Amino acid sequence: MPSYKLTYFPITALAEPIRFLFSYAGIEFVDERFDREDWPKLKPTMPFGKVPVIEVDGKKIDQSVAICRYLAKQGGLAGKNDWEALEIDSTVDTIHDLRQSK
Ligand SMILES: N[C@@H](CCC(=O)N[C@@H](CS)C(=O)NCC(=O)O)C(=O)O
Repeated sequence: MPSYKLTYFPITALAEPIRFLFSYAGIEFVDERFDREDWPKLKPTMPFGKVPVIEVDGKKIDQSVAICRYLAKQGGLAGKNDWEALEIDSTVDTIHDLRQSK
């Protein structure tokens, strides 16, 4: 099993679905919630200067939805076929539309 670390601000927001998926899939991970005053120092160490970022065996990757999709696959939640995967992706995009429209 690879080692996993999640780095984010000490809030729920974009990291919480990632935390839920780690827990659902039974994957142990380091839940690094850095202090806000440390962000200017950390930002240049992130792939595109944003978080959440996960590290898988030390390899860093960002983008919360892509990370969720990756973990959903590990936990058997990404659909049993292409149609189900499309329904799931469509629902995710609709949730993002709703978030942006408020
Ligand atoms: N599309 C990215 C958005 C990432 C993003 O905007 N992260 C914000 C926090 S929610 C951030 O890193 N803000 C600090 C900054 O831009 O300096 C994702 O879903 O992961």
